[in-house]
Amino acid sequence: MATETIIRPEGAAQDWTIPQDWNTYTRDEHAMWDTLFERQAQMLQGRVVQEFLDGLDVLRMTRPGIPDFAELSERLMERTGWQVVAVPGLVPDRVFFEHLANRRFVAGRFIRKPEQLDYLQEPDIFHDVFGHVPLLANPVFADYMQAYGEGGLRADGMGAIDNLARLYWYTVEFGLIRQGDALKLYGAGIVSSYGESVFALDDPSPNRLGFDLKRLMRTRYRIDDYQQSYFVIDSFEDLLRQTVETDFAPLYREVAQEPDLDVATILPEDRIYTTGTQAYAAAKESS
Ligand code: HBI
Ligand code: FE
Repeated sequence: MATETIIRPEGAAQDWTIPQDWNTYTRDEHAMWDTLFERQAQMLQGRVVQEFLDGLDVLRMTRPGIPDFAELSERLMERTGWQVVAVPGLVPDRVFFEHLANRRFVAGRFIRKPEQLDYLQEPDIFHDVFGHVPLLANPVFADYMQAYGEGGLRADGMGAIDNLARLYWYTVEFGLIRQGDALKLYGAGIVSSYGESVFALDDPSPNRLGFDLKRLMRTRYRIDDYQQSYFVIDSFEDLLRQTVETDFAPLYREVAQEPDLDVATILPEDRIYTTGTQAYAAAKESS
């Protein structure tokens, strides 16, 4: 995703952060958070990776409702040295990477309206905080996020941001993980969505394929609906190890020589967990 052209709003600092102004949230906004939190925390039992459930208590603040980033950052800082800072919305890639490389996670401060309970395009505070923060309380995943930020700053200099962004998309946002014989959820885009939390694990439509760094950096993704392929990692340790041990420069050059892969493609060399029927996407297409 190229975000170079967005303009820094008035009131945002050089690094694009803004005050969260926790005191200005309304009762309805806090109630919306509580509704979403309870619904999602319940449905994720047995579906989400254990490390996410372990991290969920970092979000159980002293006051109910939307977390105060100052208190949240204090709790997160104790565990893994991460902080959460408020931003107006999407920030430019470099700004985003710079924050991650310094163990700061940027989050929107607004929360969805009641009519957007199940669907919204732009990430809100529920996606950013409920979806992303629990795993930032896990030391291995916390290191992976920092490594991604550092990798992003380097990729920027090599014209490879679009390829690296796919790694983020198919891991941090829409990743699945194998635990024993079962697949579990860990991607923030999935776990903050009621519908996709069911779809990604149980629906026969999408492909579920083994994680492969280079393959994934060639794979397009869709931002308008459920994914047509999910990639399954073996462990967070393995994901972190591959990310820090790989020399990305030659990999980017190889990727640039090969065609992009479509969202539903399966290659002969893929490790297949599920060959999707793609019925869901096909039905949408023809409607
Ligand atoms: N800005 N606020 C915000 N949140 C993101 O997740 C985000 C962003 N800017 C750029 C970006 N993500 C991605 O496109 C990078 O991974 C390239
Ligand atoms: Fe996200």
